[in-house]
Amino acid sequence: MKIAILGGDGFVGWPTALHLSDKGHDVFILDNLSRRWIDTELGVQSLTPMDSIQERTRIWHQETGRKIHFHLIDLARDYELFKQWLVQEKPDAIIHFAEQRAAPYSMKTDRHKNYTVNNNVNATHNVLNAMVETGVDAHLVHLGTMGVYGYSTIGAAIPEGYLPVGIETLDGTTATQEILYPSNPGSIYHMTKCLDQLIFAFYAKNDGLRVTDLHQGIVWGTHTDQTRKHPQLINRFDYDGDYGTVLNRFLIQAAIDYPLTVHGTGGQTRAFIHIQDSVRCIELALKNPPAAGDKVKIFNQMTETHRVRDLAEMIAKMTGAKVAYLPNPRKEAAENDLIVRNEQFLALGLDPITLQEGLLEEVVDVAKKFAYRVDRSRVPAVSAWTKDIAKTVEKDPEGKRLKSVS
Ligand code: USQ
Repeated sequence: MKIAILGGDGFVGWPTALHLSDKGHDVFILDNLSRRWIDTELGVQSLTPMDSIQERTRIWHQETGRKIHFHLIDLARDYELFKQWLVQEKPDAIIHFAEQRAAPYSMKTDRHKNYTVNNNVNATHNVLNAMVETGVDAHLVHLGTMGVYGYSTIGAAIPEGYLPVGIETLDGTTATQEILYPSNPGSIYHMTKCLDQLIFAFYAKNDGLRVTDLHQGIVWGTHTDQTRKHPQLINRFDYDGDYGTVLNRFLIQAAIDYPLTVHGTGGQTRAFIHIQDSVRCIELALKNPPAAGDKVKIFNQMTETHRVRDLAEMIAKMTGAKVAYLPNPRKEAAENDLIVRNEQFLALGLDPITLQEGLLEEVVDVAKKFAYRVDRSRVPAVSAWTKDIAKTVEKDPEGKRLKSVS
């Protein structure tokens, strides 16, 4: 297949490009390199040393003989350029990662809120609009988020996208309908993914576009089979308070002897998936497209759920790290349960990698190897969800923010 990977320079985009190229697909990365610019804006860098996208693809070609093409395109702005690219290349599939993906970054200031909405919603709409306009009949696979559902505890499993409902009609009978599971975003970033869902539903209905939306949990790990092939193919690894995600953050904190930064009581339960499974799921989704005229196909792309404090305690036991319970900079439920259905990927043959499989140590080893690149002052999460919460979050990098250390 000829596959376009929008946002193919990012944390999940890059290993996906390598995985699909390895499987023999013809891969084109389209990216505006915004993630690298945001690193510069924030004054942080990936824990792992990353080469330019051109250098990465050169090494891939050298190691495997396979070519990954790169085009510098901003999907949110370069609409005409993207249309031309579509007409020229006519991809069979388009994988859409080209969105600002960090919840804390999206909540930093009003400017960051505007940027996240403008970038994410425009990029998604431009892609669909251009597909209709050019008549390019590609399967669009979008990386969504489990966060569209919210994390409420109602004692029922979260279905894969749709909820059957009964509505009482005027004549007293019950009409049944299948609706998108009610959206309940917890950040501006998550809100853009909820908006994406409606945009996809419209274009699938109106224009018969074939769309798959993957509601992914929190990704952990760093290496995949392909990024291991050469030191310069290494994936990015975010540890800072804006882009670092919880499990990878705890692992790097343990490696640099920094107390594990649990927000609040750590009673938040979240869904997780290893990066290797993430790229496998994308391949499975590509192999199983919906038909034209079908509703959007939604998968829950996660393999297990964990409570944040349990993860912290487990890593503390494994590494001897201390655990710090901090004031929570986010507005989120202090405690929640989470039961998620994910039978579709399991039925397609996904054999999940779990936390138990020795890969936690691998991440700690990577973190130790590159610990010299860490700026400890960028570890705390200081982006507050509201102005009131901002007053409660102290900004000292170490020690002073700790409410209690166990
Ligand atoms: N948390 C801590 N300590 C930390 C960092 C986070 O306790 O040092 C807590 C947060 O308060 C939150 C939970 O851990 O309750 C998860 O935070 P996160 O930063 O790991 O994940 P999140 O902001 O939800 O976003 C990440 C990705 C996003 C993806 C989402 C999947 O950045 O792109 O969509 O995970 S999900 O969480 O399932 O919605």
